[in-house]
Amino acid sequence: MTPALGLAALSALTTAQRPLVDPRELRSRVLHIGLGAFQRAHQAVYTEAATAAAGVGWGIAGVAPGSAATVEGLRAQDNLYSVTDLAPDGASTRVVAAFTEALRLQPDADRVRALFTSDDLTTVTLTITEKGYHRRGDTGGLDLTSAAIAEDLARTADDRSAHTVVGALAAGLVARYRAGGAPIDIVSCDNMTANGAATARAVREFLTASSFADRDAVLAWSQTSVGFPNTVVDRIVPTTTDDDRTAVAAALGVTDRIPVVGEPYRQWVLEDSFAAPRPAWELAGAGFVDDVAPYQLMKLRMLNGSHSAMAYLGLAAGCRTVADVLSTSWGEKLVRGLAAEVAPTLPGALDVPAYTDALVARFSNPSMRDQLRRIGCDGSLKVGERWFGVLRRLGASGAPVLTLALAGWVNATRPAADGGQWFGTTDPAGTALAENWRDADDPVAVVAALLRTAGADDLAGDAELVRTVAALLPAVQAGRIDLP
Ligand code: CS2
Repeated sequence: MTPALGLAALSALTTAQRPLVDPRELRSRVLHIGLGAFQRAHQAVYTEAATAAAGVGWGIAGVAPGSAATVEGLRAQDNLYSVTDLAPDGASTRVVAAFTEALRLQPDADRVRALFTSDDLTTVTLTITEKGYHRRGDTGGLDLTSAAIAEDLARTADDRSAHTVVGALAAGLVARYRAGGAPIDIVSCDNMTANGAATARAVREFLTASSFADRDAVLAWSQTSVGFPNTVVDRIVPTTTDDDRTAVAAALGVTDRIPVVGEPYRQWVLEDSFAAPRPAWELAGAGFVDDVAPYQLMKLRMLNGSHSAMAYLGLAAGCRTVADVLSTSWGEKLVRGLAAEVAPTLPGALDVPAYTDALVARFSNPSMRDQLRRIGCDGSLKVGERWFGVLRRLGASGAPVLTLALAGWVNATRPAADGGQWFGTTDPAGTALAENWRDADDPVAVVAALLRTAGADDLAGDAELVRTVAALLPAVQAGRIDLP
């Protein structure tokens, strides 16, 4: 049995495997909600490196909205965990010290609220995925018809703690305002256009609909003292497997219950509009710019857009991972064809050819076993961000690759015998998507209904697009990927 990862195990590691900072010198100055693998391989790594470079102990209090596994793992390991970089020619593993404590939204609501009132804590970061925001597909505003949001709004009448992240953010801001109102930033790190503005809107709409006694004063204060910078995050982080856990134990000589793996590449671009002090992430390689929109559009439409296209077409063709798709006769052509379609919809100054070449190399990385099923989940919330802007502009005839990808998504929403989706993906709108297949004999109606469920009434009314997608369905269903 190898010993468990923890402070006592650090001395047995090589220098290169040890954390960049002394974990005992960190203080809870960042609150992060969404303790998934992505944040531990991305923002936590940046924060640790920024602390090492600046010598100021910015530690992260990590909050898991749902699952307890990562919280228990961090607690058992003195808040330590490992990150493995999967380079094409081999892996390297090291331990990261970025966290000061690990909490759950419930039952640790009192501690979360106390952190919001601490002047030491100035930054909240979020990786809660698209569904964590409870936005309406059509307007992008907060979905007040969502049962979870309605229940949290009812809790505001007597200050009971929230169960959704949006509700917890609103309650946290109320608590901070009541404690003196020191400035704070809420930094969304999710794959959405204008993610900061989208977060601000969701939180403000929640506050507006709430019953907090000082609601209006909090809203006014939030306009001047709460920053919601837009950001673009990038690092491909596959789901950790048992093989990864075994390899990490062999590399470190200690057992890590919660290791994460990722490609060597990482990028973080942030809008330089913070209201409060923050970690010096620029010392760790993050870029601060006036406007993240061009980077965001390029990343969402090219990387995430081709990810989703590969997921649905790849699953139809029997592939399991992104690297599998790139090893088919059509994989690279799909990525390059999609990039060529998307390019004219992007701002001029970007180097699309270089970005496309880099994408092909990243997707081909043979060390990565990035499951298509991971990427295919929550499609009804992803395809709008990634594809619909381009389809709206170019239509089926101007964007034949994306139109084929859309047929791939439609195919993947088919209900399976076990009640789930055809390839085992999950989606918060799963029931509504499945119901759209009641009329399976009329594929045109199915495609239009699915587009409406994904919030795109306008595209559902685009007769040429809907007809073309319906006509492509039989081939996709049969696993034939015929790129234009
Ligand atoms: C993926 C992203 O889950 C998905 O749909 O496209 O997680 C992707 O790997 C990251 O955005 C890469 O930065």
